[in-house]
Amino acid sequence: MFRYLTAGESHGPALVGILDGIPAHLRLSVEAIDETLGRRQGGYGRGARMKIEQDRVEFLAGLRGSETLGSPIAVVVRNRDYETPKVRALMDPIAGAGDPLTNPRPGHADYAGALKYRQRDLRNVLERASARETAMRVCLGAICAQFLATIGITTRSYVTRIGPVEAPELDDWDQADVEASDVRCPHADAARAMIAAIDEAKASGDTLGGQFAVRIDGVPAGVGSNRQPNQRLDGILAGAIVGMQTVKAVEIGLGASVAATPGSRAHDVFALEGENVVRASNRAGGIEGGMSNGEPIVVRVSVKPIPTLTKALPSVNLHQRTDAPATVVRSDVCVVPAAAIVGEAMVRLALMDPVLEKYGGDSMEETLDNVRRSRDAAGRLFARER
Ligand code: EPS
Repeated sequence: MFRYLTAGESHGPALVGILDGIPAHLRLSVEAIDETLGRRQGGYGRGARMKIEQDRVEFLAGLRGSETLGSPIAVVVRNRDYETPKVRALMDPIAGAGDPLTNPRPGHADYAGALKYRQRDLRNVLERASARETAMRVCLGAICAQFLATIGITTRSYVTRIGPVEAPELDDWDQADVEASDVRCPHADAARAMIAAIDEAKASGDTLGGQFAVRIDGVPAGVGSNRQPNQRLDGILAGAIVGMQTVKAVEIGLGASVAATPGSRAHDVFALEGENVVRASNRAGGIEGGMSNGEPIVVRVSVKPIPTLTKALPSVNLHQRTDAPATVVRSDVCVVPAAAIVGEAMVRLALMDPVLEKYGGDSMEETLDNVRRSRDAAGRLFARER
C-alpha cells in the first residue's frame, strides 16, 4: 500500500512529509524536486510571503547515495518566515503565544474549524488550513513524478481561466509556453488579459479564482478498477484534487458539459489504423469504467477566489459578539497558477497507489519487469485471432 502524510503549520518551523511505499533503487534528483517547488512559488498574483520563502527539500530518511532504500521517505521544507522574531514568538511550538484572531473570514476554514477543534483563537485553525501546506504536497508529488516517469507517465498543466478571462480550449500545448508565462497560460493574449484582471482585483481589494487543466500522458490501460467504487480511477483522482485547498469542482473529459451532449457526440468511437485500435476523440478524458483506457487523462479543475480580501468581507467578532469586518492577514490576490502546480502533484500522488497495485514491486527492477510483462501480455491478447 502506498500512502503519504504531511504535517506543518503555515508559520511554524517547517513542513514535514512522509512517503511510504516507493520501491527501492529509484534514483532521485533533488534539483528536480527543488525546481518543482520553485514553480509552485511563482505565478502572478502571489503576495509578499513568496519573496520570503525559498522552498528547498531536505531528506531525513529513505534515501542513501541519491537512491531510495525502500524504507519510508521523510522530508522537510523549512519555513523561512519562522526565522522572523515576531513570527517565532507567535508560533514557537513550546512558548508561542499572541493576541487571538477573532473575526472569521467567510469561505475560509476559520469558523468551522473553531467550532470543530474548540479553538477561541482562529490562528490555531488557519495555520493548518493555509495553502502553505501545499508546498509539501508538491515536494512529495515531485518525488512520485520521478517514479512515474520511469514507467513513462508524465503530468503537466496549464491555466485555462482567471476570473472572467477564459483562454481558448487546447487539447495539447507546448509546456515551454506555459513555463514562460507568469500566469501559466500558453495563450499570449489570454495571459495578458489575465494579468490585467489580477491587477484590477488587487486595486479593488478583491481576489480571483479560475480554472486549470491537468493532462497525464502515458498511463497504460487498466490502472484503477471497476470492481469497487473506491477503486475507480476517476473517483481517486477527483477525491485527491478536491482535497486541495480552494478547489470547488473537478471535471474529467467533457465534464459537466456531458449532461447536455447526446450519446452520439459524447463518446469516443473505435476505429482501426492498420491493425491498431485507435480513438478519434478523447471525450471520456482517458477513463472508462473507472479504469484508464490508454488515452491521455484530462482533468479540469475549478478554484475559488481565496477568502482573504484586503477589502474585508462582513463578519463578526466571535468574542465580543459584534459586527466586524473579517480578519485581514497578508495574503495573495490569485493562486490559480500555483494551484495548477499543486494539481499536478495531487494527480501524481493519487496515481501511485493504483499504479503500484497494478504492477507491484519492492524494487524498481521488479516494478519495471512487471510493467514490461504486462505490456507484452496486452500486446498478445488478441494476437491469435489475426
Ligand atoms: C495563505 C496566506 C499567505 C500565502 C500562503 C497561503 O501566507 P501569509 O499569510 O504568510 O502571507 O502566502 O501561501 C504560502 C505561504 C505558500 O507557500 O503557498 C493562506 O492563508 O492560505
